[in-house]
Parts: sequence; C-alpha cells; structure tokens
Amino acid sequence: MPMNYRLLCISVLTLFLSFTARGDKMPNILMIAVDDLRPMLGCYGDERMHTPNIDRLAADGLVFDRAYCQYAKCGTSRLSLMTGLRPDSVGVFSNNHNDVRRFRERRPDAVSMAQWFKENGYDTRGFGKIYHDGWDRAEEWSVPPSPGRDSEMLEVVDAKNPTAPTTIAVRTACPVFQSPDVEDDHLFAGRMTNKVIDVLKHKTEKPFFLALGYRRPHLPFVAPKKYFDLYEPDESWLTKVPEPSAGIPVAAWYNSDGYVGTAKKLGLTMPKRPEREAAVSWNGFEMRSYLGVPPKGEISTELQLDLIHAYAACISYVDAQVGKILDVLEAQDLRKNTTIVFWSDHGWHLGEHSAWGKMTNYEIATRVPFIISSPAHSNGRTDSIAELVDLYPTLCDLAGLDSPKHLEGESLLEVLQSPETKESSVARSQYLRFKDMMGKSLRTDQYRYTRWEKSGTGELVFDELYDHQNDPGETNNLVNSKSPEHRTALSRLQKLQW
Ligand SMILES: [Ca+2]
Repeated sequence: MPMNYRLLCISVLTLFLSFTARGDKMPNILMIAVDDLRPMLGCYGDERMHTPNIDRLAADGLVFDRAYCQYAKCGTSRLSLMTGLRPDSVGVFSNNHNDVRRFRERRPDAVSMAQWFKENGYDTRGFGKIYHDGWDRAEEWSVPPSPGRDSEMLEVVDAKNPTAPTTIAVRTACPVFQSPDVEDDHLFAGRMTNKVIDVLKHKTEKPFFLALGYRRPHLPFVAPKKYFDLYEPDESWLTKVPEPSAGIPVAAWYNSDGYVGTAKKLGLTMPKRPEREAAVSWNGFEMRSYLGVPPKGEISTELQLDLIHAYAACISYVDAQVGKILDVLEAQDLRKNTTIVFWSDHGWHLGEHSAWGKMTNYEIATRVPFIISSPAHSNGRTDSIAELVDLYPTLCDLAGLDSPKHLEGESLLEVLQSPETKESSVARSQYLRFKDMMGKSLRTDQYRYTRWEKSGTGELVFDELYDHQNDPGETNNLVNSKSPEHRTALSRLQKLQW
C-alpha cells in the first residue's frame, strides 16, 4: 500500500518538523512575582525611587501602565492568576485552606499555569511565594517547590545580634520594620536568589518555567540597612488624599474587617461594622498588628514617614535581587531566549483614604506593576488595559502552546505586537467586605465604577464613579453628578456585564 505508506511518511515528517519548530521556539519563562508592590518604581515615573534593575528590565520589555489585579489580597489574587479564573469562579475570598481545597475539588479542570507548562514539556520550578502560604501542590512543579516559603513573611532579625540567623515570630511579635546592617543573603530573599541562580547555572535541556516569588515589600518591612540609606523621605512623600471622601460609606475604604480576631488576641475589641470615625481610627489593622504601630488612632507624621521609608527600602532590596537574576541570565546566554514577566499581586495604600495596606477596590490597591519582556517583541509602554488574569493565556501564546479551555482572561499577544493600539477593554476587580457585601469594580480608560451589592441577592447598597482624567486620587464620587457626560458614562458602566 504505497499510498498509505507515503501518507504515513509525510505525517511522521510533519510531526517531526512541527515538534522541532516548536522546540526551537519555546522560550524559557521567568516569572518574577513581588508581594504587595504598588507601581512605586522608577520605570513607572517615580523619580524618588532607586530601582535600576527593574527599570533595566522595563527598558527591555513592554510596560503596562494600566494593569490591574482581580482581587486586592494575596491568596485570591494569586489563585486567580495561576488558574486563569476570575475570583467569582474560584470562589475563595478568605485565607481559609478548606475553601481552597473545596475549589480544587469543584474545579479539577482548572489546571494551573505551572502544571500546564509542565505537561507541555517545560521544566517548572517554584521558589518563594507564588501561591499564598500552604496553597502550593508539589504535583504542579517538576521539582517540589522550594521549602521555606512559610518562613520569610514573619522574618525577624535579632536587634542585639543582627548577624545571628533570622527567626520566625508570630505577626504580633514582629517589629513593623527593621534595617539590620547585613548582607543581602542574610535575609530570606537574598538566600532564595542564590538558590535560583544555582538553578539557572544548571539548566536542564528542557525550556524552563521558573516562578520566583519575593515577599517584600510585604510586611514586616525588613531589608538590609544599605537600602534604607538610599532614602530620606520628607513630607512631600505623604499622601495627598489622607481622608476618605465625605459621604463615601465605610465599606469602600475600611480594610480591617478581617482582623477582628487578630485584635481580640491582642486584648482589643474591634467593632465588626464600625461607623466612620471608628473606622478611620482602626483602619489599616494588618499593619497595626505589628510591633511599633499604634493599634488604633492617629499614626504620627514621623511614623508615617518611617513606614514609607521602610516600604521603599524593601522595594530596592527586591530590585537588587532582580538585578542578580538578570545578570546571571545574561552571563549564561539565556536572556535572548527567555521571556520575563514581572508582576505584583495587588497595590498598597500608604495612607490613602485613611487606609494602610491592601484590601480595597481603589486604584491604589488594584493597580499593579506589570512588565512583559519577550525577546520576540518590541519594547515600550502601553495604555491598553490589562488584567493579571490575562497572563496565563498570554504566556501560552508566547510559548506556542494551546490554552486550556477553562481560561477566563484574554491573551495580550496583540498588545505585545502593537503596543500603541489601545484596546477598549475593561479591568474587573472585586472585594468582599464584611463577608456579605461584594464590591465589583470596573476600570475603563477614563472611569472607575464600583458597585457594592449584597452577596447572594445582588441588591445595590451604594456605588462610586470616579473620573480619572480629572480626579486620579478618586476623591469625588460622581454617581449623583448632573453633568450629561457623567450621566452617560454611568449609564454605560451600569450596563456593562460583570
Ligand atoms: Ca500580596
């Protein structure tokens, strides 16, 4: 049967050629995740910051000026990004391990990015915080993820003996910031960098998918002294919008509702649903639960500046680690075939709207730094709106892999090909407040519209509309504006599908 034989030969040849072509094209992927980082970076126009290495990466990639997380809290944001599902589909809004287990039982089809790349020929490795603590599964990675990921967050330096090994303390026993005069690798982030460098120096034949999760600038703000020495913040660093806007209900800006139990452990009675004055006083309790910050009430200007100083120092500490990784990629001649993605899981309030920390739907908590440096694509900046949930399909496209069926984001490949094209897309973020009120936030080119509704019934509680062209600080709620322009925008946004 010569005809069939010929067909078989052609099929085998085609298969071989396509495999070879794909093998040649499959880039290495390095994903650098940073924890709790708002876009306070040189490459995002903040000239006060010393971030030469992230700036170097940005100069060699596409910087997304309008990238948003789907949920401004570590665990949910990261589960969404890694599974490619939106938070409503994941259904995990707490840090409860059982909720995560139930989600995985309910959605066995939601193969994670790490597992998908592993199944498609990649050597997948995870270091540090990719998922929230304890939510990792060994089977998603080619090698079980690096141990110690539960250890860095609450790292404490012995103040009397800074060069002694660091220890782990409960949150309420951790100083809110520390600036020991130690080498980078005395602290966890530096030690982790060394491990990753070792992996890069001993790369296998397979392309790698290397996910690297730095926990700074998450609290506690611990970094070597040399990074604190880079800054001397003055009052110009303080937020220009320290108060919640008049008439905006507490649910929009109060981010301590998940900390009633923590407060209780400290012998404090935090109201479950505070009125405005009490909410301002207790706001930012995640930070207030560390040593050195009053558990409620005013935070002095001096302390605010110390906190901002420490946050900036932690950013520069992470930046230095990124630099070491980039140097090794270049030295190993891997850079030309490695796509690098840099993201943070959400933004951070440094006093905006009376809040410190994350866990709101405001721009300051939902906007994230997001950089994709793909050797096959040009560099630049884009105003196209991007969401972290878009990363999974984008990386599949860049690697030449099919995307799994369950993904809910959209590939950013077209934006990478033509950064100047402004997609008329919308970013969707959400936040569950007081366990029974969901805030659903839409960010368009010009506006942010947030609808707070009762969970279950969907009944409107209140809503917010901000015009970013005139009010980037989101201080003036326009839902009752009589301006025809605002009425039109509001009506359009209210009709948008969530
Ligand atoms: Ca985080």
